[in-house]
Amino acid sequence: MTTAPPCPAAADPYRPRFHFTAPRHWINDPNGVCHHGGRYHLFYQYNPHAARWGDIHWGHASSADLVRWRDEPVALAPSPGHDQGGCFSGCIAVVDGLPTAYYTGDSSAGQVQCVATSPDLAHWTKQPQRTIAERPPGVSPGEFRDPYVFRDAGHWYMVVGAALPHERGACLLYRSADGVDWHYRHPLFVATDPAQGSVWECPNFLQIGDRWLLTVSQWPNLGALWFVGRFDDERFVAETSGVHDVDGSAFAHLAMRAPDGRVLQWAWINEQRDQDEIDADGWAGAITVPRELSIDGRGRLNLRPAAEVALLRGEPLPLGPAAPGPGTRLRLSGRCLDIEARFALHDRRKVGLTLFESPDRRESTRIVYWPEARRLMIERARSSINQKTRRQDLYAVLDLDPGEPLRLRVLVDHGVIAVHANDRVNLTTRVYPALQSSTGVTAFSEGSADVELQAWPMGSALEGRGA
Ligand code: DQQ
Repeated sequence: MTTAPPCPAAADPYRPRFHFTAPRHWINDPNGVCHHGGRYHLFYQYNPHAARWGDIHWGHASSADLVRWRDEPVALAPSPGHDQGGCFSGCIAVVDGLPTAYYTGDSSAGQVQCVATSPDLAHWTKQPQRTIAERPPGVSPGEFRDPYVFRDAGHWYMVVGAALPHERGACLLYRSADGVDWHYRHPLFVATDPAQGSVWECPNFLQIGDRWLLTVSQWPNLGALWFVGRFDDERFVAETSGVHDVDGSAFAHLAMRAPDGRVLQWAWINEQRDQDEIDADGWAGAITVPRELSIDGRGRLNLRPAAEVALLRGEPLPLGPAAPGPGTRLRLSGRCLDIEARFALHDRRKVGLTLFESPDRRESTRIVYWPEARRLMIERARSSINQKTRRQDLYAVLDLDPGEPLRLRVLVDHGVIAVHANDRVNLTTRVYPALQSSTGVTAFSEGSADVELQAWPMGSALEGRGA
């Protein structure tokens, strides 16, 4: 099956240009990310028929440089049997030299973990005899999904997202000598509190340096958590933890190790507008840019856009005349930007960036850091005059050390906003400014701060899409 012809981007003010989208219709989780045959591969949850979730296939794109993506034929489609209800999320591992996809099949008997192999990532053979259906007692067949495979100490391991009785998200651990025959061991890690999610989806478990990182997506609130700790005797001992992407702004994270050793991660960015608006445009959802993960000396997950994202930058944009108003107000304009801003704070008043501002200020979205409250926020109350868009604020906790400046890296892509603060707190979401004139960008401080601002226009990441 080939992918549908792309929705033209040029006429669509909300269609991202450097965040990956499906050519048309619906995309959700990134799947099977890997580097093979000299290219990066991104598979994804894809409905080839409509701009809404359903009939889930694995779409496929590839890239030589991590940022410019080429559409490839659809990789996996549901077929009678284990995945007849959909080819849900999963990963790819190279087992005995053969790329092997482990993914969840939605079958009439519930969810099972399926296997498909491909020498070239283009032609796939399902291996129904290798299906993994063994579940521990109490785990419902409807909450058993998203296998993530890794190797440690000469074994293959798989973690699977699940729910344990009493509504607690869990990661189940499986082991295999050959990547073919799998046996359940025990829960690798379980939510300590139902507020951490009644179901955990898309678990990732991997080693970074001498630490182990577990990330999980929380159902039903579409949030994500990270835990850093030790993997001892096949048990995970968490030592530090935090919120990954807040409020469901980015979800279903998936990480891989690049050939140069970096850990790269992608996640799904959900729409934040009514379905009738989505149907009219014919596409839904986007994927974050590749992010590079590391763990700092205090055991905190650090995350920044991969260095390659800067390949899409044009010439730096000139700053316009300072905007009127109190404090510092540096100004420029655009809707497809990579922005770096630095604020050396001299008091505890708010600083930040205004994006997508119309000259009459009817529309604007603010990224605000409020030191007093230790809060980083995306304020969306006035982000669109269109009432069919979500406009509640998003916020995260950000503690700065004494004297530490606030460093914001903000990717702005036709309504996608990805905020990376000091490489350790991130907020990602969508806004839908409706006025053509909503292009203003201002760096502001309400008190006393030294402010630096730089921005670059961004090129398209989507080869052959006419963007
Ligand atoms: N989406 C997939 C599931 C996963 C969920 C189905 C997360 O495999 O648990 O499209 O968005």
